[in-house]
Amino acid sequence: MSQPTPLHKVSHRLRRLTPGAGARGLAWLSATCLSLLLAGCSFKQPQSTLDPHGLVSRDQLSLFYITVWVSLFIFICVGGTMAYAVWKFRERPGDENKPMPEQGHGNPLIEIGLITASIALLVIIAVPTLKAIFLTDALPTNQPYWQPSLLGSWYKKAGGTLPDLATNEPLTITVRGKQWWWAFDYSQFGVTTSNEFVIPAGKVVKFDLRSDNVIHSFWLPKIAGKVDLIPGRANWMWMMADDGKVATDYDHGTMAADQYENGLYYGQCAQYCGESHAFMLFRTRVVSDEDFAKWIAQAQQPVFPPGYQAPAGGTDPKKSPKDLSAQAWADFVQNALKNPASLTTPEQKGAALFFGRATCILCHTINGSSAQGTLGPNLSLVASRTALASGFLDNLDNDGKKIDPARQKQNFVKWISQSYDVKPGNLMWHPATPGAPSLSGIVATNAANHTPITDEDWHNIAAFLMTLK
Ligand code: HEC
Ligand SMILES: [Cu+2]
Repeated sequence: MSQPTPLHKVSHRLRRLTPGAGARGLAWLSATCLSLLLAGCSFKQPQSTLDPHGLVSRDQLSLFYITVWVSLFIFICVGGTMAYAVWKFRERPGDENKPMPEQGHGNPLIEIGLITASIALLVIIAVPTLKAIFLTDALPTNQPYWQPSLLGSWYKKAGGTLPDLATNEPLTITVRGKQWWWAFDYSQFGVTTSNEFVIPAGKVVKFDLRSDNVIHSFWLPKIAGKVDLIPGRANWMWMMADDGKVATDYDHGTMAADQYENGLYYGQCAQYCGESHAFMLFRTRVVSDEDFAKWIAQAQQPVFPPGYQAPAGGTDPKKSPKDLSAQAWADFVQNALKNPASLTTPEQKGAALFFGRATCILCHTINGSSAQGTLGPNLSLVASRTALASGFLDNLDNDGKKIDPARQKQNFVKWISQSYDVKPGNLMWHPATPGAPSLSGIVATNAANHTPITDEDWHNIAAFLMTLK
């Protein structure tokens, strides 16, 4: 048996001398930990609902704060009264033999008063709640304030051309929840993109939310709330990203004019939807009217094969750009089969692999080409996206300001050669054996002539993907 050392005795005595020391130390420790923890709570986080940049999210935040203040008020009243009573009527020395105080059984005045107060507090919460429900539930189109949101009244002014369609409607985007990525259709413009979409600032945008597999949830916290995508059900929501120019006469708080300094917002699927659910992210770029019109025009362009040169005598004026690109791709693929040595650049070699041996064409669309697969994202603009694999691999430079081409290329190679490692469970090259470390073997066995895909091939395909912007 060990005897207590002198040091033990001293510390023991010290502790007895200062009975509050332990508790005080604990209080200091918790305060330090708490302040460290709270220091991490910046309102400026990419997905913080406390830093709204849209009309719907701002409305929801003010509702949240009203609820918080009312609850805090109730907490202080009830908790304060209880603390006061516990302290004031506590047992004191010598109270042991006193009789029990007289027990009360209800006081009509207090009871009715409390019921009335509760009703009043609930009404304080209910009125803005109902207002918020009405706000989100009806697509705003008929008040004068919303007129600028109708397609016809602004898109043409922004320099864009509109096909013959209902210009009295706001911009409408159909969101399709996939496992585990997002497709975005701008059907008014015949444009489809994936994983990253572009909207004009200060305009009402309607989102039709669809899923043909499981339930997903579309959530862009800084701009709007979240709504589920349910198979067999036509859900929708609307949102409007801030724009200083139109904000002046609106009463849902103040709107800052600095919204497009970066204009990039982060969203994600907020409903568990399977193996890769946690990686089902997306991004939104909020741009000016002019930039939106430019983006649509760019997205409507068909893609031509790398190194394509128009015939010397000029192209047939009767042919549309889509006809021309279709012909150009047909020629390119023919030539790649017959005369592979004529492919000189990495981009051309990559394109030939994409349409041939690597079988990417089975699942992906490239506008204007024979690649029309829809199992995977539309890749026509893939190199203009700030991220890859539904927001997972970041292509931005260290400042987060612009796309870093070196990093983007690295991400392309990593994704196409090891997508299963990057995003476990994703449905691109889903291996027969779960957990297969590398996918090149699968590509090789899928490939028409069983030639393995080499490292150089992956780099060539990545070089081709880099041209899709
Ligand atoms: C079996 C169908 C299939 C094949 C074949 C296929 N992909 Fe995919 N691809 C997908 C799916 C599904 C996704 C979405 C994966 C995810 O994010 O969960 C995807 C995602 C991608 C992305 C990311 C797109 C984005 O928006 O970030 C790229 C790039 C890509 N594929 C390139 C290729 C290339 C190159 C090939 C050929 C080597 C190829 N894919 C073959 C189905 C396929
Ligand atoms: Cu999902």
